[in-house]
Amino acid sequence: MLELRTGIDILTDVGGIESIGEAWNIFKEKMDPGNLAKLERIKNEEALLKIANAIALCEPDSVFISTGSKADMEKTRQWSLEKCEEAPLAMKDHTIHFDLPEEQGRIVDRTFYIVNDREQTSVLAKKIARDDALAYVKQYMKGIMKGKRMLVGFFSRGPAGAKLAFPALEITSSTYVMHSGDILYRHVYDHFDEQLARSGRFMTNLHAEGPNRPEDLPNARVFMDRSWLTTFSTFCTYAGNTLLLKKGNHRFAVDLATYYGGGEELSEHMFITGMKDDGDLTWFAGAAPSGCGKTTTAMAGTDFVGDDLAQMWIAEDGTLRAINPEQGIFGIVADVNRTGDPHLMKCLREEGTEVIWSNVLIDDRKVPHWTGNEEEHPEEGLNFCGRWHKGKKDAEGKEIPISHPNARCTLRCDAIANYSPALGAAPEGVPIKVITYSGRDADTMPPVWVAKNPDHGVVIGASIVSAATATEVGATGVKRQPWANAPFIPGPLADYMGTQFEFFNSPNFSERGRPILAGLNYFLTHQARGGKGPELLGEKRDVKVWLTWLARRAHGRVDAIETPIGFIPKYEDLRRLFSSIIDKDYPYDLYEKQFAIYADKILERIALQSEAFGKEKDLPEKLFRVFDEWNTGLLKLKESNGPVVTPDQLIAATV
Ligand code: SPV
Ligand code: MN
Repeated sequence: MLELRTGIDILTDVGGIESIGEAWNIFKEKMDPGNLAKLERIKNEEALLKIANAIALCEPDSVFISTGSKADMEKTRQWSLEKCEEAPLAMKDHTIHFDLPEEQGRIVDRTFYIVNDREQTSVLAKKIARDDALAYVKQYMKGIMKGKRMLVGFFSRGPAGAKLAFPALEITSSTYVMHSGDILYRHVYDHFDEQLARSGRFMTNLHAEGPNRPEDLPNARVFMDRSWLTTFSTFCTYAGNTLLLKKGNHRFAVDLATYYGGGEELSEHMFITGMKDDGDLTWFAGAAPSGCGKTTTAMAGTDFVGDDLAQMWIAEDGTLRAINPEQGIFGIVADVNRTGDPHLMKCLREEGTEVIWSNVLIDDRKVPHWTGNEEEHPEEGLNFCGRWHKGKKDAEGKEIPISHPNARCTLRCDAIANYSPALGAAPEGVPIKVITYSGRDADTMPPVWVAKNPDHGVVIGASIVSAATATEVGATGVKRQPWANAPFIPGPLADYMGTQFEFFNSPNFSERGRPILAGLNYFLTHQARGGKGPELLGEKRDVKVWLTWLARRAHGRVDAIETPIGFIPKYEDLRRLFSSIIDKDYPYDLYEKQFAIYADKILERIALQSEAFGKEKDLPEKLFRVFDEWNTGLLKLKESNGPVVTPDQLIAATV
């Protein structure tokens, strides 16, 4: 259940401005004539009231309205340099921003959904009662922008006019946050009212970094008010906590798709990319938890559209359409290098692209450096914990890496050579033919396998796991990561899962429009397959082969081997693709290591998943039915072939 427009609208309540007349009074008080004139173009009273109440609450000295014009964006960037939220780098249009050492990722322990009494939330989410959130906002946000300038931007999450594009306001005292918004999202100031009238809803995001001191961090909060589609973010700067156009509004989009999408809409933590092969352009959307290769997969495409989020729906023509709500990437830079990411490296190392770096090392010549870039590293410089030298240890005696594992680069997609600008901006979206689910799985699943039917595909998504990554502060161990979207699912998992089953089984897909669903895993290690060491069996460039094989499979152009968990590629097909696409030998013994079915491992994994899901309430029966089918098949296979079943044995078993 999601109760829209129910309960106190905290922003309005605390701001206290209820009429448009009062709103204009406060605008006149805080804005110079130029900014006032800009705001006059916006007619929607609800949006104007949100802005007025944000001003009344935060009490900035002045307010800047960004129209998204070049001049306005340049002003924001200049202010950011003047305020030292960013510093210039040697490369033209490159800047560096540092977050506090204690805030290098999403502060999940301080992130809450604001809920009404009767509303259920996901067991994986933290929630706060509306009254408690109201009390926090009153205590900590009143006057939080005194002495500062507030910046207001009018954005669209997605190409204007797209079915699932939502207009959104970003209101912040941070020039870094607005500068990031300028790069990552589309301004629609010129036609904000029109977009709002079309979509019927908009989202509001209010952020204030406050004094930005480590001692304020315990009081930092990220609140998402589900009922009023409004976010509040305080005392923090990391974009995942502050630029809530991104994950804050993604959470609302998940809610809207689940509760108002009629089983025909999804909002996913997925890249969108296209692969040209044999004269066809096949579109993929794929989920992966943060830090598990989502950007890499997106970049492997010939026509990339997005690396983080996808708004998807079933179109009238029976195809699955997807748009990227963003227009830029906020990508992890660790392990980005010329070998694996030539297009991205060009933007990062050659002039011509506007880039905001965060939490990398800056050397004395003002050049950024990061882990895994395959370049010489300097001995010292400035990084996320201040002055750094090689071998420097933290308080616990652990060596501090040159860059934080969650260090990022922010840039527009259209700077990247394989971006597809026309299709990326198309309101009709791109027709997705392949859905992939991947995690960071060192020892169980093969590199690629295709679900036998939509139900199996949904359960592959439900079963994503990953080793902990650096995007969440304090995360350790191996985690279950349903659809890689769990951190962003506000309501009970059962509701979200129900929508997944409904969507992928929809009778409204045409025969050609219905996507195939697949699992992907780049993280199998030598030691998990009878060899030594934690090194990976595969490498980044192999991704192109996996995607191309999936494209061919989606078009019925390659045969496959049936296993209890789905279809896996045949050796000859892969060998040919390895050779023609990335000019690489693909020995049979590597294939065997990658695609043998490790039945005991998979059975263990299924047991772990069934047990964990068994604790949740009201989950669709189908989930457990699919686990049972996999179990039965694997046990039978194991009985006749032992616990490790090679592809040849699988072929023999199915004939
Ligand atoms: C992720 O962690 O999934 C990201 C970055 O894409 S953040 O903005 O922190 O969510
Ligand atoms: Mn993400």
